[in-house]
Amino acid sequence: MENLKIASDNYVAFTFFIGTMAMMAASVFFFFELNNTSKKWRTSVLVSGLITFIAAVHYYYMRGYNLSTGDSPTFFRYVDWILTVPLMCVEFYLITKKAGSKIGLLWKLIFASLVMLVTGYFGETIDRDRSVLWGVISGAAYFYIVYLVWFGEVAKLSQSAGPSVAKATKILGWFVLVGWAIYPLGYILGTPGGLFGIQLVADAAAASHAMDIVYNIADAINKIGFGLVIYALSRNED
Ligand SMILES: *C/C=C(C)/C=C/C=C(C)/C=C/C1=C(C)CCCC1(C)C
Repeated sequence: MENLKIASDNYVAFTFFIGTMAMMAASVFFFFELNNTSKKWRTSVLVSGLITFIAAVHYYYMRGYNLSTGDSPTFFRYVDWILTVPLMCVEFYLITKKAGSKIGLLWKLIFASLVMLVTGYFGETIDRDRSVLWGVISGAAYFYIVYLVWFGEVAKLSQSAGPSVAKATKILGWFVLVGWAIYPLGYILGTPGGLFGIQLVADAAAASHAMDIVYNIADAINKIGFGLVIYALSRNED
């Protein structure tokens, strides 16, 4: 690739670069640790590695795209999320499996995450003028996931799956409640509808830059952090 330089004040390009490297390093870690992970947890740790690996490939592309065009790689951002968020749902299903989680629960989580992401994509791209409406629909699907993890089936199953799973589910619940809530913040900063019509960043280019930086930070926290919680759980023997 051409030798494009990241200007020292280009925080968007910088966070894409750091994001790529962090996702790569996390993937190597999860994959190599599979060898000394007990059989019972191996699939869960493998899924952690797949999440960061898929993100690493997308970040590598997004980094180059952003550096050479200066634009926000919205399409591949959402392709990444549509692959990785359902895999996070798979993690909830896998860790509660020994307490009897059913495939129906997995589909519920996946369906809600797809509604959340597809409506968010509409608000960011083809129907930007109604970004508030799409954001609200997306938010409803998001709160349904929060509900399932905190009070619904995931929470109940985790209680009967032993103290380690219950504890890990609680921490993952915080990731979903607080870590995932960073994304709507990026959306509010970056879309013309803003916060119910109040546009926080008026300049279009600055708004899109703010959005990318917020999304990049959120991805690093949520993908790597989430994976590490699963990894820590795999080190507990019960
Ligand atoms: C690895 C990627 C993750 C965990 C992505 C998560 C994305 C979200 C939780 C996005 C949520 C959104 C809303 C709740 C409303 C506005 C539109 C979205 C898609 C940014």
